[in-house]
Amino acid sequence: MEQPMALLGQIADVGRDGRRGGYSRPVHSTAENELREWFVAAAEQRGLLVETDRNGILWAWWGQPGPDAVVTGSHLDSVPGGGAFDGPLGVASALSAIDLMRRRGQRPGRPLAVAVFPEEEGSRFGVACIGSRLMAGSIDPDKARTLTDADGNTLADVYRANGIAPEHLGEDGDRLAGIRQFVELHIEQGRGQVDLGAPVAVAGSILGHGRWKLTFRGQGNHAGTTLMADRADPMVAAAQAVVAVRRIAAGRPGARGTVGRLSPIPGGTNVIASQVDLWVDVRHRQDAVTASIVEELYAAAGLIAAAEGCTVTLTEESLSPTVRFNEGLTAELRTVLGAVPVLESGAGHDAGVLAARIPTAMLFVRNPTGVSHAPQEQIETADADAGAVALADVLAHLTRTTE
Ligand code: HGY
Ligand code: MN
Ligand code: MN
Repeated sequence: MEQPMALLGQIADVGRDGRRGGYSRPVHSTAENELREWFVAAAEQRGLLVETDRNGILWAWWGQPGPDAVVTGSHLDSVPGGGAFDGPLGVASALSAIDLMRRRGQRPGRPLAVAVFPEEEGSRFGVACIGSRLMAGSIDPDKARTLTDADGNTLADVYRANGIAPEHLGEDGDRLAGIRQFVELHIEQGRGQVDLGAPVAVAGSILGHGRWKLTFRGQGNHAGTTLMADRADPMVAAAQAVVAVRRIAAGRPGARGTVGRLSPIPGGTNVIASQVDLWVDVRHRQDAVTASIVEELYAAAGLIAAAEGCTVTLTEESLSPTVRFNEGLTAELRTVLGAVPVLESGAGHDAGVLAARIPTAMLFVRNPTGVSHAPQEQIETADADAGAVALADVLAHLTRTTE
């Protein structure tokens, strides 16, 4: 049996980011493709039947693929400069759980699969959970195909270059119909469990969340020859908008508002920008509040832009409603695991997308600092092992395993 941390040790050097720290593993980058190869090899070493579906999702089957399947898994892609565990812990723990079930002499009474979903972070193409959204029919395949990365490559081009026919992308009703339940294990991205002293927890819900792009346009010009009174500087407007995001979100209890990405055009040190794009991540448990935050922000951005002689536009890039997981399945997991805490997740997951189509639940493993989406993300080996044991127990129960 390979423990999760031993499995993760095998990929610890894949996609390290020397500039940001941590890992940068965008979907179908060399690094993420290397992780996919690692997963396929590890699955085949275990005699699992591996396939890639029309949406680029990897499936590793214990037993013949078939209806009434119980599926687990997560993602391998990362945010820029992300941690080692957001996504890969769920994939490694699934392999480890299968090892443990076999060591116990258990055989699933239902098909059991480990799935690896592409582009969960949306770091390359801007929309979160593209793989699970395509399968679930919650993104228009034409929109997905035309999404572009920072270098102008379309998703269709990148998928084609990686052996996935873009014309086949889309809702996979047959595959969904064959899945009885999906359970995703993930590192907790917060301090809920460390404050409760709980190595394992389940998810009750996921905060609704979305991503919007604000584009400020002004007059590009020379930094030395343009008097201060003669400027229409979108960078100054954008800077005020960043502060407005903080002010507006802080004014709504439970809301989160973040600007983590800002891109000036042309981006020269001695150049007044002509355009500045910035991306806003807004989250709240009530979708109407999320919408009203964005509305208030856009109105504020309009006033800010006008005062600076600039214009501003808003584009919605990705939106996920608040998700409440299947209460019956979550309760069933707690009969197996004991009365573990039920947490609200501030982070989105593929499980959140699939919950709209199939009974879905999540297991969380304690994060001792709560830090995630940063190189400092960490996990204790004992907790990672506890997570794999919990997943094995849950999968054995759900697949009506025989000993
Ligand atoms: O952004 C999120 O919540 C997730 O990590 N994709
Ligand atoms: Mn993440
Ligand atoms: Mn994740």
